[in-house]
Amino acid sequence: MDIAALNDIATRMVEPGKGILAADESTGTIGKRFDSIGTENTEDNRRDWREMLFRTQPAMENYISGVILYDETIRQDAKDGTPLRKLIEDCGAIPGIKVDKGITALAGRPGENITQGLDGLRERLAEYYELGARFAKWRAVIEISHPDQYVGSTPTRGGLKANNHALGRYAALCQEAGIVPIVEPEILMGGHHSVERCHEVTEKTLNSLFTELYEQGVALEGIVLKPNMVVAGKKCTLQPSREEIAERTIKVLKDTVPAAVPGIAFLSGGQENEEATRNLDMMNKIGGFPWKLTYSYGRALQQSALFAWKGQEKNYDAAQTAFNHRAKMNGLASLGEWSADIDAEVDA
Ligand code: 5MM
Repeated sequence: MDIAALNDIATRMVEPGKGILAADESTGTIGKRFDSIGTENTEDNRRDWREMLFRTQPAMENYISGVILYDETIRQDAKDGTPLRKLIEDCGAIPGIKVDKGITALAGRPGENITQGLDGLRERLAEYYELGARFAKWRAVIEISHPDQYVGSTPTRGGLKANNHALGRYAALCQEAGIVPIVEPEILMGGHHSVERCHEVTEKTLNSLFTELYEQGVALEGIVLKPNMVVAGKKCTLQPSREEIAERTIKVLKDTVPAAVPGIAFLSGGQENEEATRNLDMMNKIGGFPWKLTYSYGRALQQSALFAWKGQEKNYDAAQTAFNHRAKMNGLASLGEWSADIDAEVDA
């Protein structure tokens, strides 16, 4: 394993002022996004949408360090025949690939899921390397049960262990292939749980994750962590302030993530666009931590562009304007230089 080479890639992925575009929606998930704008989920539409994003300037050159692709996209060509991954490389960004195969119910642990995709992963990683991927992503999905549920509450220690074990095996295989693993244990924010409960579960999850990474020989210099922020469930009546979210998230990360990790790139997890930007910005304004803190957003980078595009060619420029704006705002947030006033200004 060439740790220096892995560290070089990971460091580029979290370069100050830039972050990662998560465009790795599986066919089913992109279908849900397209439903919201009344667009058919065809291969051509998926290509047009993603080609538009990857051709957006200056967003791609200035604010995007890497793009997480889906299997179909890493093999797909733009309308003029240029491979989509080449559009990304030409902007100086790194192509990456989602390698997990989604979640299924975890046997013996009702209410919990496990991520699939380890079988044959060594061979798939070798192929993705040939196709140009220099980083990968695997997402574990962790759900916090309703606060009133005492019996059978989730996540359980066993459920966390199973998911983190899989993340460790995936990460070790990636590094063996010369690919930087993005390690993503996502605690869903859809529930009724409090911010305190999210804090507790995030701490347990990350503690267990770094034990697994250690036990499976993963070089921490060559990973990027993609966690949730510490927030209350969307249905919780008591919502924390941005200061509390930032302070709790930094505290949990400091308590659990070794300083050898070059960077942490958050998922947005269903936060509103501006909310995801301001929470990241607040953490970087507070500062005082050993890793870079940036974004690996899917929805919070794409949503306004998607609504501007509506699946129609005539809206191409409007969609690129929207993507440019969100990318720039998140780029500023990764430096702690964002403000609501700047966000309110409409780019030309
Ligand atoms: C882009 O969505 C990814 C998952 O897609 P599937 O559920 O179809 O596999 C997801 O892993 C995403 O990369 C992260 O959750 C970050 O995206 P958000 O939208 O939460 O920032």
